[in-house]
Amino acid sequence: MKTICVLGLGYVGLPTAVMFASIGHRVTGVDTNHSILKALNNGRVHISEPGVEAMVLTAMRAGNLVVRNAPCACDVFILAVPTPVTEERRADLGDMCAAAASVVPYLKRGDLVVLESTVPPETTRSILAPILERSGMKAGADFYVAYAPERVLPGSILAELVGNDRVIGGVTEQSGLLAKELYEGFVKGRISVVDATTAEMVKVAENTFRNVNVALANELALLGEKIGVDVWEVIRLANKHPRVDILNPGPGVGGHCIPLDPWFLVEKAPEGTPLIQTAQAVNQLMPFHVLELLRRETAGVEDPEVTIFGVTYKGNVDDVRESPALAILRQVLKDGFGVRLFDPHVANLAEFQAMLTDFESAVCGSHCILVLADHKEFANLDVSRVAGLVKKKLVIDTRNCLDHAAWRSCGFRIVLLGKGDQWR
Ligand code: SAJ
Repeated sequence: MKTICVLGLGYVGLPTAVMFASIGHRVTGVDTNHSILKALNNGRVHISEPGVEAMVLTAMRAGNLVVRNAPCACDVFILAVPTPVTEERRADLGDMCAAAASVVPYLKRGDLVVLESTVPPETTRSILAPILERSGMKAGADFYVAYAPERVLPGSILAELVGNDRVIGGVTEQSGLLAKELYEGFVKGRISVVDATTAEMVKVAENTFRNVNVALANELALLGEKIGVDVWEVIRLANKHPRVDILNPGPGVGGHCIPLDPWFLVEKAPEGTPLIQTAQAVNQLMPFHVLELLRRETAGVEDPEVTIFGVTYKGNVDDVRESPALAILRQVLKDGFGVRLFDPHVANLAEFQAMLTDFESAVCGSHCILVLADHKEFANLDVSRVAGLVKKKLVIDTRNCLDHAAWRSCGFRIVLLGKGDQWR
């Protein structure tokens, strides 16, 4: 059993903390957000991730998890804090540096410090380790430092924390092996041990691969509309090739990872990353393209009303960070549309709260239903309940997630992102 301090109780830190607590370690969860700590101490969890709340309650009742706003002396310190991107598209490592500095007073010989946050390659060795060496000790010799990135999908985080293979990198081989031994306590996937910089590069490469792949799908979608094919059919059939796996087009790339992490590689070599920068430009084009579709399909309509299905960055999550749907929503409002939102996964939406409503209310009087997130609930909506409520029977589906036959049977015209007029 070890004492473990997890700094940052977000989508990655909190599940990681409860996972270590569940196997008998004594875990101290640290976060600077007092409302998060208050909620946790009242048995409520601020992230909607299946299974986490139950594990938090069990761990707290067992005394294996306490939460507080500052670290304490422990054997292991895990940093899982946000690493956003600045306006200049450079990694903002402020939270990581602050978390590392807060650990220094408690660091003792033989301790292990693990960074989980996604960072530009060379961060662990050139920024984190020197901060920790303010303790007067040598990283990799007197104490150990490793990089252990997450690769978990929101909605399945706990299962993936256990089942997925993992890469871990140390500032020394011993550091990496010690971190591997720690994570083997719950990771059933294969853990590969490399150096810290290689592990950092692996993580950013994974998310950059997804970003570039989605950009290809988006570019194929724009081509599909232009040359009159259904890109979804094209991708479905192309992926039957045993070595082809093209992802899906959409209204843009959101979330706090996939659109941001590629900038960590651009930062290292602005002149040497033309493909990554072009992919970012293609993905950033998609919200504007969706707006063009909406304006084209509602041209000439007096006082247009649009209903947005899904404001989150993708389907079946409650997260709106970097959501392209919000960018589209803001522009649609500027264009003078009336807007109502239907998103069964979102309860609070700050300045747009008043627009959030239920299915029927959201489509009542609508000139266009614009689908921007592929929530599972949208696949089998009872169209007959709303067919008579809309002013115009029009759907623009940017996720290909509605039952188009059901909507067409109630008289709706479906405009599908990436599908040109095949019989023009
Ligand atoms: N997207 C498409 N088409 C696709 C796939 C994704 O347009 O075919 C869009 C989504 O709509 C979304 C964005 O890309 O806007 C990113 O979605 P994603 O599913 O590719 O990835 P995320 O953002 O959910 O990435 C998460 C991250 N982990 C956490 O947030 C805890 C990331 O670090 C993980 O590597 C990733 O899951 C994963 O899949 O493992």
